[in-house]
Amino acid sequence: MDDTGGSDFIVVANRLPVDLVVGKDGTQSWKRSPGGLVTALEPMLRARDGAWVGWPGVPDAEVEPLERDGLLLHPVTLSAGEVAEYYEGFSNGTLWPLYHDVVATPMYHRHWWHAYVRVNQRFAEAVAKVAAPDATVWVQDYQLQLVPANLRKLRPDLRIGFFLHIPFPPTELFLQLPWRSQIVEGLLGADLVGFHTPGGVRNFRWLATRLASGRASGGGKPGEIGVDGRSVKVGAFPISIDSARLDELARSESVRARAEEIRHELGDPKRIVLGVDRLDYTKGISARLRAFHELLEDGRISAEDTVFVQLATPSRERVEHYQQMRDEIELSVGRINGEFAKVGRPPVHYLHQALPREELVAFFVAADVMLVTPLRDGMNLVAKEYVACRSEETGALVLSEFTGAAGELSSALLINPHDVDGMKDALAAALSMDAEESRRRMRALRRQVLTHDVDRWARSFLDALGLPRPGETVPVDQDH
Ligand code: ADQ
Repeated sequence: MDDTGGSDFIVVANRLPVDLVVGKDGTQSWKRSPGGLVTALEPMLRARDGAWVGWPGVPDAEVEPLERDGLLLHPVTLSAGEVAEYYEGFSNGTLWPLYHDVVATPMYHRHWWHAYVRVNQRFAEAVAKVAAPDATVWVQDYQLQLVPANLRKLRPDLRIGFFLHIPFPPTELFLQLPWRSQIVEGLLGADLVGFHTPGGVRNFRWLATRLASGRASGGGKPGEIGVDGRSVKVGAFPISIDSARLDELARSESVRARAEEIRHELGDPKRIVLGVDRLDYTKGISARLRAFHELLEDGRISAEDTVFVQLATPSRERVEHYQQMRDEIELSVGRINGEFAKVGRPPVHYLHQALPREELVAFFVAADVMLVTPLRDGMNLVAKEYVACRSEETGALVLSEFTGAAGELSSALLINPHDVDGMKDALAAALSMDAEESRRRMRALRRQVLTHDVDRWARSFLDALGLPRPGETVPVDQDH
């Protein structure tokens, strides 16, 4: 906070790090939403008296700014109509499927777009009001792609970074979007635009130089795009997890004991296969169930000694695509169990629930094989979490090559989730992998995950943006 009362470092995201809970009697309270981003950014925000601008998760909530654990929170109000059109509509019905290689058909509705424009402007105005002179602002994700340019118009003094948590799509797909130029221009309002992978950087650079009304050129320094005499840095910053904390939790006695108990509750099978996802059509849950089903049918695995546990967090339940997908998955689970279960011994255990952190970690510790099979995923933190929890260097990770994580976790068994036979072979190989190979692969995976944690991710982004570290005065210059 500076002497004008504004904040020097501001994170702006669709959601605040806490959710507003409105009781039946109208009383308001706050519940912490335990996202990885909050964990990663909290120490940095605290060290700089930072602020967070975001929606409190409930429509029509008029809430005053509040302080929580030393962090200033500025709620942005969205009406129920805006939640439907800007969030469920344009963000999750248009951008989400478009950016995930159109694995579901994106819907292009002008009224959704208009709501997106309106809400992005509101977020920009909220930030402009609370930012100190020359403050640094870090805008997060696909819901807020117009904020960088809107904010630059209102406050040209600010240093603005933008990070996209989902893939930036291939150029031909992005060109479907009727508002493609506006989105690219919105992003070019930032000083630094970050993606998970070099592929995202390439797609964006190509599109930016062609779509931004002839104002952008990619001919300058590598990693920079020139716009109106300014230079916009573009780089790949693969996000990660709090690896050390997870490693420690996975080694704790209570988690070890719970992992044993889980194995026992599952009937002491020889092998446990695990899937952990938000219930989303991009995650390839149907494809992995099909591979498991066919392996049982082919007799290559037996329901006597192999169980598959699928943990799925409920997600976007009001969006139609998600309702259909949930029905399909639950039908498949029912079919497999109908054909292969014995009383009290189903081969597939499916929990449509968000689990507490410790319980989830116990599942990672219990699982012999982790199946991560997205059709497309920006990064996929679950793959990294599994690796961080395998301190004994056992277990096997089967990982889709269409996740950002595959770029770093090359010692996993990489699969193409569209290739059912390939996925079956990889799962069978993972289930019969000898201890030596398993150790060799897991050791390499752990080396990567433990040395590249979320703190390093945030620092490398903020260094590239030129934000001095606390106690430092000269910006660190890093070439990304
Ligand atoms: P998501 O699509 O949500 O994130 P992911 O990166 O896998 O995907 O993160 C999911 C998180 O939710 C993980 O931390 C996981 O442990 C947790 N989780 C999942 N199921 C759970 C359950 N049943 N109970 C409890 N916790 C559960 C988006 C992008 C990703 C990108 C991240 C971060 O889609 O590609 O990696 O943002 O940038």
